[in-house]
Amino acid sequence: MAQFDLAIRGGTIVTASDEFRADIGIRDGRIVSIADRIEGAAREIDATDLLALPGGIDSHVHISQPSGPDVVMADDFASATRAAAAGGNTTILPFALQIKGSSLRACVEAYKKLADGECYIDTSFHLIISDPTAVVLGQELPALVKDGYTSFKVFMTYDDLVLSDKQLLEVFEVARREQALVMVHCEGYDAIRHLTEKLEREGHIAPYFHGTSRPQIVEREATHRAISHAEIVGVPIMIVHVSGREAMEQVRWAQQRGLPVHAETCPQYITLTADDMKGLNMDMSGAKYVCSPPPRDKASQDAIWDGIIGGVFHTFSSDHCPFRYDDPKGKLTPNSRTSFCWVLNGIPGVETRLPIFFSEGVSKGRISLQKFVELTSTNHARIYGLYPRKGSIGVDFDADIVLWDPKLKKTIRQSDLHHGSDYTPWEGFEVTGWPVMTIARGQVVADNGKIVGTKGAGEVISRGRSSLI
Ligand code: DUC
Ligand code: ZN
Ligand code: ZN
Repeated sequence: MAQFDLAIRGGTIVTASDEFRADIGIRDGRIVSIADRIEGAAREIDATDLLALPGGIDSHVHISQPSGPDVVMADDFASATRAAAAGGNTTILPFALQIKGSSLRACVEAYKKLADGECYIDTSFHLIISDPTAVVLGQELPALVKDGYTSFKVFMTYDDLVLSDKQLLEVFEVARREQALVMVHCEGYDAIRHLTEKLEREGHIAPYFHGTSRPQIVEREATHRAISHAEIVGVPIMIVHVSGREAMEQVRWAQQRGLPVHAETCPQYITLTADDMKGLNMDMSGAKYVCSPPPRDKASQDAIWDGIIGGVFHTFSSDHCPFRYDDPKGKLTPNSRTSFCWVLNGIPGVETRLPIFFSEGVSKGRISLQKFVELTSTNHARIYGLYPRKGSIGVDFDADIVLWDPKLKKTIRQSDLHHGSDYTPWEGFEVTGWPVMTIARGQVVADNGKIVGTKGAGEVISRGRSSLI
C-alpha cells in the first residue's frame, strides 16, 4: 500500500514566514511529511515552477442571505464554494443572519441545513446579531460560542440590522465574557439617513449617489464610536471592510494606543472608485459596483495600501455579497430605479480576491509573498479560531493547498467565473499570477479553472477561540 495518498513535488512552499523548495506528502487529508524528496505516493502532482501556498481562507462572504422581499442572492452554498475553490480558496466563513424576532439558534440551524452536503470546500459560520434580546445575550449566544460559533458581526447601520449604542455595548460585554470576537460594520445609521433624504429631495437618485450618501466621515465617525465602545468594555474587535484613509487612520490611532483593534480590507478598496458607480449615459450599470462602504478614490486606495504595508490590516477578504445585475430579483429590482437606496448592496468577489491581491500586491512589488499568505490565509485562521488546523503548510495541518503560477497573465472575464452572479465588477481587469490548482483536505477541487471536486466533500466545521482573545 502507498505510504501517501498524494505527493506534491517540486513546488516552492510559501508560508507567512518562510519560503523553501520541498515536496509535500499527504495522507487522509492531512499533511504528514515535508521533505526534500517524497517517494511512495499513490498520486503525484508536479509543481515545478509553481508556488505551493496555504489555501485561501475568505473570512467574509455572504451566501443565501435573505436580503428583502422578492430578492435572491446569486449564490447558494454549492455555487459559492465552487467559485471560491476555482479562485484558490479552501475555506470560507459566511454569516448566519439572525432575522429580527427569531431565535439565533434556529437561524443557525437553517443555514447549516442549506450548507450541509452542498459545499465543495470547508465552511464555517459567523453569526450576525440583529436582535440582541435578553434570551439571545444571556442564553443563545453563550451556548453557540461553546458550540464553536466563536465570532459574530454587528451593524451600525441598516433598518433591519442596526444596533443602538447600548445594544452594541451589551453585545461587546457578552463577547468579552464568552471570549468571542466581534466584527463591526462601521457606518453611522442616522447620518446616512439624513444624507439620503437630502439627496433624494434634490433629485439625486442614480446609483452613483449611493457613495455620496455614505461618505468617509460617516465611516470614520462609526469606526471611532465602535473603537470607543470596545475600549469601554475592554474587548478586542475586528473592523470589517475598511474603505479608505479616514477609517484606516482611526484604526491605526487605536492600535498606536495599544488597543486590541483589528481591521480587514477588500479588493474593491484597492481597485474600484466612486466613479465606477456612475455608469454610462445615466443607465443603471453603476449598480454593479454598489457596495457598502462604497469604493472611494485613488487617494483612498493609496491609504489602504499604506495600511496593508504598515500592518494596520490583518485580513484581506472579499466581502462577497453577490446579486445578479440584469434581474428583477437582483440589482435591477423595480424599486432600484426610483432611488440608489433601493439598489441591493454588495458585489461578487470570492473567486477574484486572491488573483487581484496577488497581482496588485506581489506582482507589482508592493508586498512580499509572506505578507500575501498572512493576509489571505494565516491570519484568517488565527483570528477566527481555525489555527493550527488551517492557515499554513506544515505537518498535521489539513492538506489545504493552492498551487499558484506567479507568472501567468490572465484577464478576468465573467465567462470564466463559477459564481452565480451574471457579472463581475472586474470584467477586463488584467492580473499577473493565478491559482492553477486548489487542493482541499488532500483532494483536487479545481484544476485550471475546471471544478473536479465533489459537492459535499466540504464540511461545515466549528471553530475554536480567536488568537486575539
Ligand atoms: N456589509 C457587508 O459586510 N456586506 C455587504 C453589505 C454590507 O453592508
Ligand atoms: Zn458589512
Ligand atoms: Zn459583508
